Amino acid sequence: MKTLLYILSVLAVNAPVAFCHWNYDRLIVNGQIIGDPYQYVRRSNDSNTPLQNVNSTDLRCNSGGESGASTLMYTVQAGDKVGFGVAATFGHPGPQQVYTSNAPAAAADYDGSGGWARIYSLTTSYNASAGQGDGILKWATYRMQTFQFTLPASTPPGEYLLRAEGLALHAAHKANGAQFYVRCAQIRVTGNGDGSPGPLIEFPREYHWISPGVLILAFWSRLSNYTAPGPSL
Ligand SMILES: *[C@@H]1O[C@H](CO)[C@@H](O)[C@H](O)[C@H]1NC(C)=O
Ligand SMILES: *[C@@H]1O[C@H](CO)[C@@H](O)[C@H](O)[C@H]1NC(C)=O
Ligand SMILES: *[C@@H]1O[C@H](CO)[C@@H](O)[C@H](O)[C@H]1NC(C)=O
Ligand SMILES: *[C@@H]1O[C@H](CO)[C@@H](O)[C@H](O)[C@H]1NC(C)=O
Ligand SMILES: [Cu+2]
Repeated sequence: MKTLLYILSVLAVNAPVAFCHWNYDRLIVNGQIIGDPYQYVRRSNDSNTPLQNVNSTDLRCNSGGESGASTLMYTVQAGDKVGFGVAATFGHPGPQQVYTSNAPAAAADYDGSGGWARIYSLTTSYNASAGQGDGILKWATYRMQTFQFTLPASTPPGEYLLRAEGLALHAAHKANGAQFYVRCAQIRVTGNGDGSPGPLIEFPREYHWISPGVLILAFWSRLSNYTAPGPSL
């Protein structure tokens, strides 16, 4: 009986988990994984279920990620190499992008309703060995467990949300079929950056179900080019 209860409780906890899905759960700074899962990255309350309604405010920091009250903030320097660790692996083809949003006050109190700058976008390269009719694009983050990028050296000091956005395209040839995997980390940026990150966009509103890169013209394995959604970097 005890064993049965244990199995049932494990099933209850794990039931919504799909194994091709992923979460960003840890921050990476200058090559080091920092802290425990969700110490600096806001949790969501929907396991690893992707977002498919681009009109939802959940597109900012995921469902349940509106507040960072139970999340710590990590200090990084503008120009540092930053990244995210992925719980499980990117199980679907698609781009990986990162946005930052400057918090008006404490990052932990900020819901992400302000402006976001796109600072990183990793999409595809050509697969030179692919023949006619094969998938000729290599998806950069497909099956990866981490990714890293440079936090622009011009980023002004302050508290920010750092938003990782993975976009799975395997059903994106259908309306609302694109799957967004989103998490926000809380960072304090130090240094002498004096740029003004932008152009700034808002979530929702920036992406429409019909935006190029959200709705794709052909099944993903048949694409010969891909442009990710979002403003200029
Ligand atoms: C999102 O909003 C657009 C524009 O108002 C609308 O056409 C679309 O049906 C909405 N999508 C969903 C999933 O509600
Ligand atoms: C997740 O949290 C949001 C608000 O923070 C709430 O609206 C939603 O119902 C919650 N979802 C679940 C599955 O608990
Ligand atoms: C590149 O194309 C070859 C030949 O079709 C295929 O076997 C291989 O899996 C492709 N590589 C990637 C990363 O898509
Ligand atoms: C990009 O891919 C789409 C869909 O496969 C195709 O219709 C379009 O002609 C391609 N554009 C270029 C510039 O290759
Ligand atoms: Cu999946």
